[in-house]
Amino acid sequence: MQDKNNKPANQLENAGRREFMGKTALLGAGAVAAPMSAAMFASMAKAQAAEASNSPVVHPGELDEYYGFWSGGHSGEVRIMGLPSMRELMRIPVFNIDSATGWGITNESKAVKGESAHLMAGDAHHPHMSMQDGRYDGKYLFINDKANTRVARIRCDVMKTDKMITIPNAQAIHGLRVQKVPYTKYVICNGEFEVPLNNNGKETLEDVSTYRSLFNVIDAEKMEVAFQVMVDGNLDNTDADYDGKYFASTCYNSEMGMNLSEMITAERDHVVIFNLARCEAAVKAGKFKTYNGNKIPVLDGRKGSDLTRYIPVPKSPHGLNTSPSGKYFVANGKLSPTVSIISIEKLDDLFDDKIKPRDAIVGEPELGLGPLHTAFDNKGYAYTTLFLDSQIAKWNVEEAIQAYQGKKVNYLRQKLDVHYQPGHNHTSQGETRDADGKWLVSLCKFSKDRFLPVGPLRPENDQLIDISGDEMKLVHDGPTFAEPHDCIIVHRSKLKPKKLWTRDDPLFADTVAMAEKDGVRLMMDNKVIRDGNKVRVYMTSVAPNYGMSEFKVKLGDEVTVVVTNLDQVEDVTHGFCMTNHGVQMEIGPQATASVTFIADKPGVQWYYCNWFCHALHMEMRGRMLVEA
Ligand code: K7E
Ligand code: CUA
Repeated sequence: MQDKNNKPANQLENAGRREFMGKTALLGAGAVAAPMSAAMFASMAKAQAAEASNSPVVHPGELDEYYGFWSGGHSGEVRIMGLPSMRELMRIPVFNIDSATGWGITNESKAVKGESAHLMAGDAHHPHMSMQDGRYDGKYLFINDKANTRVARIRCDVMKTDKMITIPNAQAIHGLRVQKVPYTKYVICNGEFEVPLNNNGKETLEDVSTYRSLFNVIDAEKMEVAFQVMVDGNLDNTDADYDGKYFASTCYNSEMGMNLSEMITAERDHVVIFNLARCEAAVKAGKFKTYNGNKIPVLDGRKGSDLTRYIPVPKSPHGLNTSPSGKYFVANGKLSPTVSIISIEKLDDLFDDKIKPRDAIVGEPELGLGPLHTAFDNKGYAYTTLFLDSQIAKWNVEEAIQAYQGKKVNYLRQKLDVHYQPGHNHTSQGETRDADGKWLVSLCKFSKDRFLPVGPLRPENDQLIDISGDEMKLVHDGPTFAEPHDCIIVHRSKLKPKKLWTRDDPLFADTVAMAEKDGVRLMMDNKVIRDGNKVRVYMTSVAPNYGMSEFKVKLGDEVTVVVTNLDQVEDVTHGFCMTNHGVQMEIGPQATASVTFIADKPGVQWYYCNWFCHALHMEMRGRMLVEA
């Protein structure tokens, strides 16, 4: 809570509080006729002051105002944070395998992972929530896996991954956002790496002119690729407008270079603008091709196509962010000290060929070295991470536009040191119409000297910055494990997570159907069903007991254990672990979960509950008797 260049957070808070109380006292003296008791006055002023001073202090037992959804980078997961406390509230395993919950081990999670269930790793970058009319709707969170070209969906009512798809034809899904308006019909994401369209190893491998990157448009409800658009150059980050008309993506390799020096030769790369209505019409009219033996419509959006426009911007741009006013796309220059402001209002004219691509640029403010991502508040300010300078630049968007028109204005307001090398940043609700200008998080890639040394591998540093005043103030250092790439900050009023599972949840519907076929009533029965060398063991759990304290199988049987947690008590999660079999899982209250393994060890094998549930949690165990 303390920083070299800033006062400790509690001092900041107290300073704000004193100031506010002073003003309130003056106001109160003039405006309130009836006398107020000193105690009444003090407690009222204190409550107001805490709110007004945007205090980062969340006392024990108090709840945070915001949920943060953090990507876990190459940990492959998503983390739920509380803001402003920066407490980690939960982890949602997605592309990783999770020992605690059994994600990637249970039958239900393997079914969600589908064709990629065998993959153990992932690289989760960009978590973004579904929207209605440009505001979070609290329904889904979507996230990409750059490592394995996947996109997953998390259901925010239970905070579990419920869909996962591998994107055909493309390679390495990177930038991902959602359609904001009128609602999230589509999830959009970029295939970053260029590959031959029919990437089957039979056609040319070396001829780079046949390589393409694809822009991917996914039906958010069905979680299927609706269509893809091939482009010139590659694709990095992306965002959507607030009109439901355009998507924009940055390209850092317009050169189609295959090594570093080739990729950074051009002074300008570009932003591709996609025209949604024209793309949908082209799909309807059958103006597409298919590749790799699948049926996904691939549109040709290369230069000259009426589906896209290419706006040149300097140099190897990275982040692409839409201002919450809905007026601008901002492309962050990375190798250029500038960001490029694209007027969304001008895009109609651009697609009608009434203006040239560069005419859509209305500002190109110089901010510092290595601009990567930009976030926004509700007062017309933008906050850009400067990777090389280890700073965040606060700048005024309209003044940057005036400066581009030749007016003498200083659009730069402040540069704040962050520690160190920030990648993404994000403001509270800043990618929606509800941007509220209270908090900014800077996800710093390096922490160096900020924490106790923990060996050569260091944590990253997620810093919380108060942006409610004229000046940005650093109020918290948060060490995190590899590697939050990106985050969003969602007001708690947007989310209503369930406290218990409901029995009709689709996440375990297949297991319920299997039990029905076996004639097992999951909420009542404890039963072993033998089906050749397959054995299905159905048991209930109520703290501190499994419904079955022993069952018998033969060596080599394929055993499926199905546990239904009858507890209806909030927070009473049970586990199931079969000792020495590498098998464990979570069974939430009122949920059913199952796991399949081979009984490959003879003799007595104990199973036990590994989620602490009761004073007699240690006694919650039973025996699998394996006959040789
Ligand atoms: Cu590293 Cu959004 Cu994948 Cu920028 S991305 S830093
Ligand atoms: Cu059930 Cu611990």
